Amino acid sequence: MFLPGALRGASGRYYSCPPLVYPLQLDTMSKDTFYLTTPIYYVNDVPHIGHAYTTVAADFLARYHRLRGERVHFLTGTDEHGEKVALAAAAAGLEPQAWADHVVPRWKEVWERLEISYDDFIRTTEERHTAPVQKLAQQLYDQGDVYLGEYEGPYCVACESFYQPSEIVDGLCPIHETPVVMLKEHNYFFRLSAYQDRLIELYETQPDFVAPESRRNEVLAFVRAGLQDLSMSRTSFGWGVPIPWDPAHVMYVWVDALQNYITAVGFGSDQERFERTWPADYHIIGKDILRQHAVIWPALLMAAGLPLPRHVFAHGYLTVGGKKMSKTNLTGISPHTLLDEFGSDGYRYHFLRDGTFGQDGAFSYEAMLARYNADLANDLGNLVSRTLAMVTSYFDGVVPVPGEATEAEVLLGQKAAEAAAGLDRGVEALDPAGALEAVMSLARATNLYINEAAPWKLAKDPSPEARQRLATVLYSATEAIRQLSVLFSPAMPAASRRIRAQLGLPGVETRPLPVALAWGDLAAGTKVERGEAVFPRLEAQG
Ligand code: ME8
Repeated sequence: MFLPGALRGASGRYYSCPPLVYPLQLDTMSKDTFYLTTPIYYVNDVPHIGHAYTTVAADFLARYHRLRGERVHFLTGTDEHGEKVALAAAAAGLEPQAWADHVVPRWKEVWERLEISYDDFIRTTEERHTAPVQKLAQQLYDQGDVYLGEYEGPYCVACESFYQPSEIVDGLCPIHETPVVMLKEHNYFFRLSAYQDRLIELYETQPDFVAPESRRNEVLAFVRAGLQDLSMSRTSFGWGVPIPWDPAHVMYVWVDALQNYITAVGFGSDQERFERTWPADYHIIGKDILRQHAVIWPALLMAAGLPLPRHVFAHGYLTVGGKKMSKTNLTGISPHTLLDEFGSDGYRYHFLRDGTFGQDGAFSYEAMLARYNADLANDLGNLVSRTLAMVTSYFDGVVPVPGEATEAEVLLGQKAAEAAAGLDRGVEALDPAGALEAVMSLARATNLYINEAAPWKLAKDPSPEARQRLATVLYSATEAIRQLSVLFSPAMPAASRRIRAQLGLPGVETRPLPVALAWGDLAAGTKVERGEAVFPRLEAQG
């Protein structure tokens, strides 16, 4: 049960609460779901690889947690209100809703090609979102958290954000480096400044609320410098959720958008579902929208008397020419181009494996190609094809019964256990690169194991001992590949299915970790099916 009452002061105003009464890590008794989210993306345009970067990383985490047998809810969606979307619609000669309806399938088709396993896709123009958003706004107004005032200052339409004049250099937005506009409007304001102390207390008592640590420090410094109240309505255009008590205003798009994380899981419509799912375990975002998620969002939730998300993780930018790749700056690369060449697995592997999640990284086609050929075509792909080729020629394609394990097999089993532990650690630390490196090291260790055991030599030796040893070596290599098919399934679901099909196994492992990783689980007698190369080598295009 949530305990909103515990958060209120006697006046009913949250900002008059004594400090520290507020339960920072309010845990709901009934939460039983690992809940993670991506940002909901603006539908002013189609996705580029920056958006896909966040979504692929979140999908990797979602799939991993499912593999652990957890109940997972993975949410993505689209942010459809606001000036930026209204302007894009007008430029296309369409009503905003018609424009959004036209663009949303373009997002969904990219997610489908990338094998994004979202459980729900929320659109902020849906009634299940707008109705509870209006209700909550009314609650904040009724309890005195919202007042009418006048806003005057810089605004960036590309980020849909208000800025302090001191943050604007040469009239340009610090994120998009495009001109800001000067707004002067009568707006409703949310008393964000009243939450300053409690926000600071949140970052201090729950240091991993914002990660990585550099982002936490940035947020802390920003809030310590003093918060302004937040303009939460606009009157100069009409594409948004109407403010219920004053429909001449539409809600500021961020205040509307952030609430997708609760409306999508039943806030205001299905309390039982809401309590099973909320709070989110992770909001995965880019660092461009850190303040909204680490300052505005927890303050709104505090005002609403709702539990706070457990972690906000802000990764870095994919850059082009040292700058954030963006639609606004026309540097966005379409995921389709890379998908055509690398397939979903090559695509996902590169973005998860290269660079450090949390830090900026320049996109490089050459690095992507090199990574694909070195890790996927050589290390993993060759391992699968050479092993299955040998099982086919030496044992008629049937996994042989292994003989007694020698030190080399014990060591290989240990390598598999280390790979699994490395995957766990990498996910825990939100370090997909480390997680995948740990798994790939099992593929490399298996290649070394095969090189040292030299099954092709054993196959030439007619003695029963050599035949038995050959069976042990090929069984063990095939078992290591089975383990790789499980360990790589969160990162490369399609490749995992392809490998498993060649091993004669069901496409998806349904038993959770660690059961699925019991060494020796592969049944001798299984018929393997040597198919096409799992990762054909690629040459640089044009
Ligand atoms: O901000 N590198 O939507 P948006 C890495 N609707 N990630 C990038 C990126 C880049 N170059 N460019 C975009 C919005 N992203 C709001 C969000 S949430 C309640 C509302 C990713 O379409 C990154 O995750 O501008 C960034 O935070 C997000 O796309 C911004 O997407």
